[in-house]
This record gives sequence, structure tokens and C-alpha cells, in this order.
Amino acid sequence: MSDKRRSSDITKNASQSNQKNLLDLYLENPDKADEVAFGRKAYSDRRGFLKGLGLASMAATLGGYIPFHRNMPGGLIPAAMASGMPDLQIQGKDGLLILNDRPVNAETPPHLLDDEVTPTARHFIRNNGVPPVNVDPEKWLLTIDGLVNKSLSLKISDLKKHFDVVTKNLVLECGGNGRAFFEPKASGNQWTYGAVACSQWTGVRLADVLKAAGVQEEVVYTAHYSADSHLSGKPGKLPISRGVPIEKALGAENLIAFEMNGAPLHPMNGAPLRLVIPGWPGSCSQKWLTRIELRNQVHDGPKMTGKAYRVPNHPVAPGEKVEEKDFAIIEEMPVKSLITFPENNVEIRTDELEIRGHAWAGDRLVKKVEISIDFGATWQQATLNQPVNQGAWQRFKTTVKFPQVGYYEVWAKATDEQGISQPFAINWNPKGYLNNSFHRIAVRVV
Ligand SMILES: Nc1nc2c(c(=O)[nH]1)N[C@H]1C(S)=C(S)[C@@H](COP(=O)(O)O)O[C@H]1N2
Ligand SMILES: [Mo]
Repeated sequence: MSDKRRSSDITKNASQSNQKNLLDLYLENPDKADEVAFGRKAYSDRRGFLKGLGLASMAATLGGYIPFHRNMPGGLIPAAMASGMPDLQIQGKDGLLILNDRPVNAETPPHLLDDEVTPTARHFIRNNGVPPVNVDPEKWLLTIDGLVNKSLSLKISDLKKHFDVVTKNLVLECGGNGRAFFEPKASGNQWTYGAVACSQWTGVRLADVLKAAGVQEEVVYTAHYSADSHLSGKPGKLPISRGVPIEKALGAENLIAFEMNGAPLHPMNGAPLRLVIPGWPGSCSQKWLTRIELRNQVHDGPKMTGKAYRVPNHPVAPGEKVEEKDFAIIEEMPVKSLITFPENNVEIRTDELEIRGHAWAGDRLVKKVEISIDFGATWQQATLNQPVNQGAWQRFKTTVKFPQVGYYEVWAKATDEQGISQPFAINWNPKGYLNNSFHRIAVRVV
């Protein structure tokens, strides 16, 4: 049909990018691409015309309301994406690469994460469902209930009025960051390096709010609920509802946040209210937060059970089948580092080069970062800053000297305060979580 012809017209443009991106997906399978970008609801609606969630998410993606949306055929590549650009254009986001999966999932190339505080435009997006639309921050309500002395129902203005408002730089990293490098392949978003960020969050301490409600003796776990909807469009079906042990929840580092980087949260990063639970998988940090329930058992909401955000509780060989009873919930994230300067594949004409990046280690401190330019034969220690607050990443910096022209790889290795270092090899697990192997970049000295 004519849709097909439109697609093939731009094949040349698209093939310039070797990134698996939404444009490629449109070329391969326009209906699937609609589903990926705008949700299953939009996909079916576009047979008729775009409306509701589908229209709202398309408008958000394309950066504006679409007056003639009724005329847009299903599976048509929006021209905004078809100009040979590898990036999905999302209003307020810049330079992110879209991954081939469900409604908007986008990561940040490492060299765009060079800032101490990640700009909102470069904060990755990981959605399991379809974000809520027509959000009114003034009317937004957060409920704290379950095993509490007194249930609370709080507006954002109540949070600001009754609790300390604090600002912290906090690392969020998806548990599946680095999944693309697993062999055999693990299913799920093929994140490379960029499902991590350290923005500056403003909000109230989760602990203060829970204590105000009164945490009862038998509480062991939190359960987080939100206003996004399931891809199936089934009312009441939750895309994700995770929680953390109460001991972690009561840590002073965790926020219920209403601002990032001095402005209201970005719609794709959870506006108007979200949790930020640094040091643990990003999935613990519920976006579009509406309710926290305190429970006397480990939470069993969607993505808490089975293989989701779980890893084998004993070492396994690559490709080995693991029984479900042998999986354990991921808690603290492992030590990791990222080289943010220079960009991978640089060519330089000098023999000295500054190397910069960040390192982080769950709830622990990073003790040292080492750099190698000889495939790990020798290492030199980089200078390493203390975190600006608990939960922030730590800047590292050093200058390396290349002995002669040629091809080099710069490797980074961080070690945490317990003496645990990043491994060279990937710790394979069925769902591809927790890849904290060295970050490597290529440098050509010419
Ligand atoms: N309500 C809701 N919260 C959510 C998610 C989601 O799909 N829905 N995704 C989680 C996952 S898996 C991650 S890694 C982080 C990503 O946060 P970001 O999109 O702001 O980068 O949000 C978490 N919170
Ligand atoms: Mo995630």
C-alpha cells in the first residue's frame, strides 16, 4: 500500500544510522512502530483516528498538539522522525537514542552525561506503560496507607508545607543498563551505557512522610503505586508496582520529588510527583506516584515477582536455565563507572588526553577509580571526588599519556569502599541485569 511506498522512500536516509531506532522500526514494521512509540491504544485507534492517550503521547513525542491528527494514517512515519535523524524527538529531551521496545524508552550517549548534574533534557526515559495525561499538579494526591497509625492523603502543597524540602543530586540507574552486551542475549530493552543519570531532585524525604503516618511494628516492605496505565489499556491493570524493604525506605537519601533540576518534573520522568530511591534499581523509584502502602510481607506487585528485576541467587553459566525459585530480588546496585569524556572513537593528534567520568556504588562510596590504556595490563589511579551528598555519583579525572601513535582502548574500573571492583567479564544472568563490567572507549592517536 501507499504506506509502504512512503517508508521505502526514506530507506537511504535511515540506513546512515546503525542505531536500532524508531525510524528503522517504522521501516520494518510501521504498525509495531506505532505501538512502540505511542502505545497499543494509539496503534488500534489510528486505524480510525488518534485520540486519548495515543494522541497525547504522539503530541508529546512530536513536540506539539497535532491539529490535523484525524488525517494521519496509521503506520505513517511522522516526518519529524523521518529526516534521517536517529533520535526520537521528545519535547524537552535532547540527544537521547530510542530503543526498540515499549512506549518511550530512550537512553543517553555517555559523552552527553559529562555534567556533574545531568540536565533534564538528557535524563534517560524508561517507561513500562503509558504515562498519565492531563496531569494537574495542584490536584495531585498522594496517599500513605497500609500498616500505618494514620493514613495520609497529601497534596503537593501539603508536602511542601508540612515537611522539610530538600535538594539532592541522586543517581538513578535502570537495573537493565548494559543488557545489550549479554551473550547469549537477554530479552528486554537493549540498553548500552546510558540508562543512568544523576539529576538534582527537590522534594521531601520519604522517611519523614512515612514516619508522619506512623510505621507499624510489623511493616517489612513498601508498595508503590502510580497513575500510568498498562499497555493493554485494561483498566485497573498496573504496568509496574514495586517496593523496597522498610529499612531502605527509611534512609534519609530517598526523596518524594516534585522538581528536577530546579523545575517541575519532566512528564516522561514522572511529573508531577515521583520517588527517587538512589543506589537501588531505577524501578524502585515509582514515577507518577499516587500511593505508598506499607506491608507486612515482601511486595508482590507487577515486576516484583518471577524473573523481573531478579537475578539468580547463585552463580550461573552463560545461557544456563535457572529455576524461578532460585531468583532473588535485586537490592543495592553494584559499583560502576562511566567515561563521559572523551566520546568513544575519538581521533587525537596529541599524546596526552584528559579522561573524565563518574563512578557510583549503590548505597556505598566509591573508593578509587583506575584507568588503563593497555587493555588492563597496567592501571593508573584517577583523582576522585567525594559525592556532593549521599546517593550522588563521584567525578573522576586523570590525564593519560599515549606512548606512540595507534589504536588504544581506555578502560575504567571503579572499586567501592568494601574493596569490590567492577569485573572485566559480564556476570551473565537470564534477564540481563546488573552489567557493571568496565566501560571502554576507543582512542586513535594519529
Ligand atoms: N510509574 C512508573 N514508574 C516507573 C517506571 C514505570 O514504567 N512506571 N519505570 C521504572 C524504571 S524500570 C526505571 S529504570 C525508572 C526510570 O526513570 P526515568 O524514566 O525518569 O529515567 O523509573 C521507574 N519508575
Ligand atoms: Mo528500569
